[in-house]
Formats: sequence, C-alpha cells, structure tokens
Amino acid sequence: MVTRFVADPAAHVFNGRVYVYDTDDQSNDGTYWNSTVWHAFSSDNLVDWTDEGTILTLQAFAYASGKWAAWAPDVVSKDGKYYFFAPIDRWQIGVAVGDSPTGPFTDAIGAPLIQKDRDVNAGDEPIDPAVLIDDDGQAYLYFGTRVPKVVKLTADLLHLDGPIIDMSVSGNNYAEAPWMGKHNGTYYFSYSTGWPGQIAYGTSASPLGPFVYQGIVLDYVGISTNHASVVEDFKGKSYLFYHNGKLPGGGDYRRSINVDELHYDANGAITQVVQTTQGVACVP
Ligand code: FUB
Repeated sequence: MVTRFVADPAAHVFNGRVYVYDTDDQSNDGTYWNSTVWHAFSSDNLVDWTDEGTILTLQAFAYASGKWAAWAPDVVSKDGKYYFFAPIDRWQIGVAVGDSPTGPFTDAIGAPLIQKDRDVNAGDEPIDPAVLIDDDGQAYLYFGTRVPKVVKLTADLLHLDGPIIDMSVSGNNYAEAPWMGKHNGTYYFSYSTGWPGQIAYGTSASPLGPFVYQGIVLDYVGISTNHASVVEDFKGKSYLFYHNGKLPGGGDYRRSINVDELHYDANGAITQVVQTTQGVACVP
C-alpha cells in the first residue's frame, strides 16, 4: 500500500479522510522493533497516500524510560480534539492530545494513563492500546498481551473510569493486537492469536463482552506478528488494514501495511479476507 516500512496500522476516518497510525519500522535497526517514533499516512482514495511523517516521538512523554520502543498506537477523535494513545516501555500507556489528526500532539496528563505496577490488573504487558468511542459517547480502552484487557475512560478520555477488566473470549486464543468495532449494533472484537498469529474475531452484545469466538478474519501473514484494524465505513465499504513483510527487504522487523476489503455475510459473519499484494482499487 505504501512504500515505507511501517506496521501495526490503526486506521480511522477523520473528516472524510483515512488516517493510518503506525509503528515506524523504517527507523528501527532491522534487528528488533526499536523505533522510537510513530508515523502516519493518510489518503482520500486508499490508493494515493500522503506520508504524514513522524507525528509523535517517545520523547514527548517525560516518564518514558528510553529503554523501549514506540509500538502499536491508536488515535481517536472527540469534540474536535485528537487523542493519541501510545504504548510506552511495554509497561505503560500514555495519552497525548492535538488539534488535528496529525498533531502536533502533546502529553495530555504528564503521567501514564495505564501503568503496570500502579494499576490493579493492568497485566504483564500493557501494550497495543485500541480505543472505541461508543454511540452513547462512552469510551473503552482495550490493550494487553495474552489476556485482553478493557477499561472505561472518563468523558475527557484522559483518565480511567472504573476497574481494568479481563475480557472473556471463547476459544481463549487471544495473544495481542486488540481492535474493537461495531457492525449493525453488534461488537466485533478482533485480535492476533500468537507469534505467528492469525487475526481472529468474536462478537458480543456488549463492548465489555463476553465475546463468542466466530472465526478468522485474516490468515497468517508470513512473519512473526499479525496486527490489523477495521474501518467500518469509508465511502460505503468496510476495509481491513494489516501488515506483512512483502515490501522488498521486508520481514519480521521490516513490516509494511496493506488494505483489503472486508465483507460481512447476511448473518453478520466476517468473510475471511483474501490477502492481495496490490491493495484495493481506488475509492473515488
Ligand atoms: O510493533 C511491535 C509489536 O508487534 C506490536 O505491539 C504488536 O502488536 C506486534 O505487531
């Protein structure tokens, strides 16, 4: 889709344009996911992409140890502001705020929103934040490795509003990369199943679950990680954004992103996505 090594796409439509927030594999050393910056691309037709460059760095968070890298982020919009949820150090999650989809973002609270040693039930590795703002305005933060976690956020999106809960997904094959979507009033929770992993999903009538395992959204992608996000509606169609190692020179630590259409059948089941190399045709 784009010719830069980026991974962990968190895709959203803001103001009619698709923004994809990524881990920047181009600036890691090629032996680990040790980039210290987050990158973004945007498009209004899913074919022509604008490289928005580095939009946030670990240095924006004074409490970051500097020992670990900038991994899978997420960004949501509320009341004209944009909130960047950033995994920091593999043991904390920060939040930065900006006035545009590409920032500039500044640390919003000067402290971690989630911290492993501070917050009860934050889990062993609070990474991979993903936020859903539901139709009633309630925001939920999903994150975690091996055990999917969810916590409600306050209306300003800057604080936890209740306990961190373990989410139940039947089949118990959650590994990482949570993503929450909503389709025809049903909540769709997708995630990676391992290292390597497939993208699987479950459904529920509640954003807190329990989720009933439904199947595979995306098969293995040929590298050690799998990470995907869903755009439910862009100009009338749904899309799955994911990463693989298919860009020349690609691999476990040099990932690149792609987008393919996502289809639901008449019963609301997701049809497993057929991976392409070229992505989707231009969306006018
Ligand atoms: O990019 C680093 C890590 O790889 C992410 O946090 C995981 O989801 C996996 O994709």
